[in-house]
Order: sequence, then C-alpha cells, then structure tokens
Amino acid sequence: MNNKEAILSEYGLNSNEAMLKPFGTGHINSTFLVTIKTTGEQFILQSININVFKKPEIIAQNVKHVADFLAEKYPDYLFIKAIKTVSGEEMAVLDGVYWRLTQFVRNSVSFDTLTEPNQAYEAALQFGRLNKLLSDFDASKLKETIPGFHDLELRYNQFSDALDSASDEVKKHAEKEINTALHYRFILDYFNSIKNSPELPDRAMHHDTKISNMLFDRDSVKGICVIDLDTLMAGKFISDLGDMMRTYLCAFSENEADISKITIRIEYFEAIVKGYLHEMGSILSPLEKELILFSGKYLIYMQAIRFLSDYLNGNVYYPISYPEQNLHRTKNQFKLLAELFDNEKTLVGLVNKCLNEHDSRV
Ligand code: ADP
Ligand code: GN1
Ligand code: MG
Repeated sequence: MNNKEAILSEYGLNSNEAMLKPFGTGHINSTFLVTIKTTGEQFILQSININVFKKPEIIAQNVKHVADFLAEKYPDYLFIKAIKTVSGEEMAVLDGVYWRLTQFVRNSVSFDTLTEPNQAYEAALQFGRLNKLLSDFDASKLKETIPGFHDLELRYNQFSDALDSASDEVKKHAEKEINTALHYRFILDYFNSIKNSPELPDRAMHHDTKISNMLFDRDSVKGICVIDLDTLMAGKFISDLGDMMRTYLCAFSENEADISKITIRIEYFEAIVKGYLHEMGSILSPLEKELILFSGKYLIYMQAIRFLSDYLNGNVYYPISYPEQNLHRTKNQFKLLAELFDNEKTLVGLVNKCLNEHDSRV
C-alpha cells in the first residue's frame, strides 16, 4: 500500500506509529489489521472492491441506517459500524479507492470450517439474532449494493451468457458441471414460483453468512458478532439460512478439491436449524418454515453456478490460486447439493423435530 500515510491521516492516525498487516481470507475486499505501536490500539482497515461494489457509498449509507436503528432500539447489541473520518465521513476516498475503518474485535477468531456443532448453533443464533432485531426495520430503506445479488434467475442468466461466450475448449473441460447446472434448473423454477409470495417477504438480510463472516470468542465457542456487512440489504430469509448450510455442514470448505471429502454432517444441520429458529422461529411465516431445507438447496445451487460462470468467464470475480480452482469449487458445491438431496428424508425429519421443539417452547 503506497498511500498508507494519507489514508491513516484521514482517521487522525499517525502512520509512523501504525503497523499494517494483511488479514483474513475474504474473497472480495482487501483487509488489514492496523496496530498502533504506542498504545496497542487495533483497527480493521479495508479497501472496498469497486469492481464488485460499483457504488461503495451505498454500503456506507445502508450500514449507517442499520447502525442508527440498532443503537436506538438495542443499544447493547454489538454492531460493527464504520469509524468516521476526521471530517465526519463514513468512508475515506483517496484516488478513487474507498477505505473503511472499524473497530477490531479483540480476542476474536473467524473460521473457514467448523469443528463442533455448537459453533454452528452459535453462528446461526448470531445471524438469526441480526435478522430478528431487524425484523421491524423498514428494509426498503436499504439500497441494493450489488443489483440482483441473490436473484437466482439473474445468476442463471449470467451462467447462460457465460456459456454462450466461453470457448469450446473451456466448455469441454466443464461439460459435466454445465450439465449438472442445467439438471438442477428446477431449483430456479421453484424459486420463481414462490419469490413473489407475500408469505416470503423482503427482510433486511446479511446475504453473506458464510462462516468466515462470524467472529467467535477465542476462548469459548460463543459467537461475538457478525461482520462483513457489505451486502446488508433487502432480500429473502433463505439467503441467510442457506449460506449457513453451505458453509457449516461440511468439514471442508468450498476450496477442497478432493470431492470425496464433501459430505454433510447431520448434527450440524440440526444445530443450524435450532439456532436459527431460536431467534427467528416466531417471526417466520408458515411458507418460510416450509422453505428451511430449500434455503440450502437454493443457496448452494446459486453459489455453484456463480463459481461455474466465473470459470467460464476466465476467472474474473473470485480470486484463484490455480487455473482450475473455480471449476473445482463448482464440483465441490454440486457434491454438497447432491448430499442435501441424498439425505432429504433425514433432513426433513430434523426440520420437523426442530419446529416441534420450537413450538412447544413458545
Ligand atoms: P471480505 O468481504 O473480503 O470477506 P471481511 O469483512 O469478511 O472481508 O473481512 C475479512 C476477514 O477479516 C474476516 O473473515 C475476519 O477474519 C477479519 N475481520 C474483519 N473484520 C473484523 C473485525 N472487526 N474484527 C476482527 N476481525 C475482523
Ligand atoms: C464472497 O466476501 P466474502 O469472501 O465473504 C461473495 C459471496 C460468496 C462467497 C463465496 C460480495 O464472500 O457472495 O458467497 O464469496 N461476496 C460477494 O465464498 O460476492
Ligand atoms: Mg468476508
């Protein structure tokens, strides 16, 4: 980073006293841990990826709206809002790059995979709590930070476009995954049949509940807070619950290339549903409750076709460390999806058990 001094001075920080270190495993933004040598204070500094977020000021406005709402109604809730620049702005803009500073949550850790069902319960509880606290927030106040972000039809059309423009050689390589994507189109058809139902309302959703976007306490399995609020906007609850299934059910992450390792852990499924219902069980509509298992299918299918489209497009969106990585990620996600279908009966049984337990508690 060549303008460290200018960026830090926007926040009244002295660059001679600050140490910056790249941090985390996120795909989208560039994240640094800032440590002030003299005081030991720590911050998270991020530059927003403007290829992905064309209007970063929308992120800043959305986060501010929600932060103001939560601070007034739930002042004890830990919500990681932006620290203002010395001139009072939510972000610092330098040479067209948008920077955001937030508090660093001490004694926290984030994971790419989970090792205990209790962690899945905690994470689902935390993301569910955010959904619940925002259930009476007017989600229409939030603008889209990425238009059509979780619109499965748009994602499918983007996949079709990628297919049209890919070379024969690339298509040959991905032939099996392309056919799998076409095979599962019924997930899109089903989504389209329900998406406008009044029983599937737009709510303020996080839209990126993957496990690395949850901070846990280092010394216990307790969840501390959610992070990565760039996609906090109006959407369907299936986005948030589905991404939990996508990233907590398997012991290996989306980057695991040995597909034989991609299996689901039933006890983690139960933990997710229990944790989420603990917060959202009394808020979800009957239709939403029927869609609990569908949420995983919807989200995993969408992620698979997003990775596949990126592979067909020449890997322009997701960072890769080797050429075939997005194809391997696609195979990984399709295996995960197949696992949901193969275990359908057990999973439906667990959903019903969790719903009954929830109903008998309230
Ligand atoms: P990306 O959009 O690239 O995924 P994130 O906002 O998720 O960026 O940040 C990347 C990583 O940085 C997180 O997975 C987490 O490990 C760490 N991180 C981000 N914000 C904080 C914070 N406020 N406190 C502690 N760690 C954080
Ligand atoms: C990206 O920013 P990060 O790494 O938490 C992506 C998500 C995908 C995820 C797949 C803005 O999330 O939608 O599900 O990668 N975020 C954006 O790992 O595209
Ligand atoms: Mg992230």
